[in-house]
Amino acid sequence: MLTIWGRPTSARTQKVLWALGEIGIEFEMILASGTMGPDGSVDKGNAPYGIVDTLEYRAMNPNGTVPTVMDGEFTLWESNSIIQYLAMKYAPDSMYGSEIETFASASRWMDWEGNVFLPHQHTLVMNLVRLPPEERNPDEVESARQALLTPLRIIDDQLARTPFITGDRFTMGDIPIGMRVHRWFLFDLETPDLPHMQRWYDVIRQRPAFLEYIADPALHLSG
Ligand SMILES: N[C@@H](CCC(=O)N[C@@H](CS)C(=O)NCC(=O)O)C(=O)O
Repeated sequence: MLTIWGRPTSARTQKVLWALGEIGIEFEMILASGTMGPDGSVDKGNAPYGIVDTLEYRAMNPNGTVPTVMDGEFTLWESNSIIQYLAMKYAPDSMYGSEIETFASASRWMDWEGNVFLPHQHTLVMNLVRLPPEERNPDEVESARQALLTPLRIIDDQLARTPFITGDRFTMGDIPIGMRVHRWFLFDLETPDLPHMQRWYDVIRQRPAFLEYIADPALHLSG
């Protein structure tokens, strides 16, 4: 059985859980983290789940981050690479239509999620959720909100042209973008009208694996 080390409040872990759910792979999850534990963030004085600093874990993932997966003898870290591995190995049809071009297109959106969207959303997570209230900075929230308006419009423009992020069908590319857009709405910040993104969000949030691993606001707003 596949094993995943991670924590339910980790955006990167959530993406992999969503992919596992979409594909229908059985797995065991081991709670692991250096920054969060059952009661919340170490920034607020709570104990972490741990494991990530052990020699055994570092041998699998030298970064000491989550998620990491072990599938038989094979271990892998980097959330979007894990999703691509799972898609290629177990579900090329449902995750990218078994087409190299669709795989590449989805993979491009996955890179973009990490390079363009995530850094500003990380600022929001820290300043709206994780940091103790006295360390939060409203100016950083506002500049991150404004910085995200351009990527949000890029998503909306794409979804004006295609029903899903890479074309006519749901692919692995919808997973990272879907998780980020869900967080965006949960933070309840001032948002321009983005009707195509909203239409797509209303569709993907009905998917059973989204409902199981992503939907719950507590997974994104507590820490
Ligand atoms: N690029 C890596 C980043 C991994 C990462 O930074 N994960 C965060 C959680 S989202 C982490 O490990 N935080 C520290 C911890 O929980 O110990 C990936 O996508 O897997």
